[in-house]
Amino acid sequence: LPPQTISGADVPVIDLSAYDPTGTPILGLMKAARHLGPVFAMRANGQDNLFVSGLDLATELSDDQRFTKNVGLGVGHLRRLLGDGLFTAYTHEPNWAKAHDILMPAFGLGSMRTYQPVMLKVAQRLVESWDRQATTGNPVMVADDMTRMTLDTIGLAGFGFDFGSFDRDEPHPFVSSMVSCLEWAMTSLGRTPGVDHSERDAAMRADADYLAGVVDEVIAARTAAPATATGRPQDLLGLMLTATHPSDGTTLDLENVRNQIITFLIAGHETTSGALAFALYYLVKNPAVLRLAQREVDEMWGDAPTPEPTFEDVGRLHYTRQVLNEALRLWPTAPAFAREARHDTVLGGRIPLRAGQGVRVVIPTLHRDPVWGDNPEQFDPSRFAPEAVAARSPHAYKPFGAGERACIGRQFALHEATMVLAMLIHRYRLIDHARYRLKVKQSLTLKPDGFTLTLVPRTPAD
Ligand code: MNH
Repeated sequence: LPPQTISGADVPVIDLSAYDPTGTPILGLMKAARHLGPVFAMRANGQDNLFVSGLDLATELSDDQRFTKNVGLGVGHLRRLLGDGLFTAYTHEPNWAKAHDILMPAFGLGSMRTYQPVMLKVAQRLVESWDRQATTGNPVMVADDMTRMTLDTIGLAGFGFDFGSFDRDEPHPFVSSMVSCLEWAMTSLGRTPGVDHSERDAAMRADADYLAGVVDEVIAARTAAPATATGRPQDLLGLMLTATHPSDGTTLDLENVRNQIITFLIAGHETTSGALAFALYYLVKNPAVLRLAQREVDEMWGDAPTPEPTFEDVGRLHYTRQVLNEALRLWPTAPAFAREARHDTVLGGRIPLRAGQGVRVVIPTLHRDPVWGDNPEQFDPSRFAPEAVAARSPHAYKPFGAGERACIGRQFALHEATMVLAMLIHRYRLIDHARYRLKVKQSLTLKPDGFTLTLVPRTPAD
């Protein structure tokens, strides 16, 4: 379509299918942004949806005074599954602030200390599994194993519930149902009005019912053995079921607790596993970076055959964390977030917006803005050295979204991922046996598709 006027400004309007022949919407959006610049609109179902990517516009949109989260397009479809859970709640909905206030204490850095033993236990399951594969020489499916690890971690650390993912050849059925629901939400974006989608919708309902069944199991397991009775500190589920809001003394209602549990089981693992998989991909493709990261873990743990990282160790793995930050720069695994104007306003001095109108940030393109230098495709964790971070606008990097609606679980994700990544590179030589070529798969979130490695135990000489 030729550029045309939308909402009173000259903004190019595209048909996404022209840019996205492969069913990977984010790649189409990145390509459109390369051709059309930092603002364009996508026409879908007779509506023009704005997409932006430049640092200036992302900075404006991050301002909570003027903008807040928009629950539309992909997130809007997810609301059918997740209701008023934290991720899909409207900011003005009382249950958003209530759950946010009740659950925030569980996500401070101090809380990570209480999750540390569980995170370590699950990381050791991954290591046992990879040790077996190293012995047989069989390749590991990287994204699948990272997903096993992160799902078991959020299940156990958040809810005292064990998915036992490493005891199964196939992913836990929770994962396949979840992925189907995410894909349903994503493909619903491209729906043509008037076409019958009832079969897909029914399949989605069946998957959603299955997920609800898992949630009821999680609640039943807790009711049978309350965490406080077992002497464990309050986890997410304990807070959800018993914590009262300081302002009115009420707890979360049961419907909301259900929505929160599914929300946290999904949001708490899907994106972290992708981040780890991309980090491993970039490490095998950048041996000099891998050597620096291995030097850091070797200085910490030496030749210890099976180090057990402490909470403090994880905080000192600075370079390993920079590797993850850089992987999330190139492939932010939740690749877009949506904002809306609180009142009628003008974006960038030229694009009039109505109150409530959605604007999406294409995060991978923001993360390749000229502020990142003239070789933004290069994987370079030194971009996240403290001096470099201090010299750059905080709005140039948004893998966790913006403002008060930003990710509540970022410390959780980075703590878990840093520890696991460090343990893996300390223990194995990672062999790119298939000379993998990156293929990004999107089911709302991003993963490297079909990425496999073979493993050889490291020796002191490595
Ligand atoms: Mn997480 C919101 C990315 C890990 C729980 N998360 C968001 C948003 C982004 C995001 C982006 C904002 C979305 C939007 O504006 O529409 N989250 C990530 C990434 C990782 C991640 C890239 C890992 C890497 N998230 C986690 C983990 C948990 C979690 C781990 C829980 C244990 N995230 C959430 C929740 C929200 C959220 C809950 C919604 C918060 C709110 O709106 O109040």
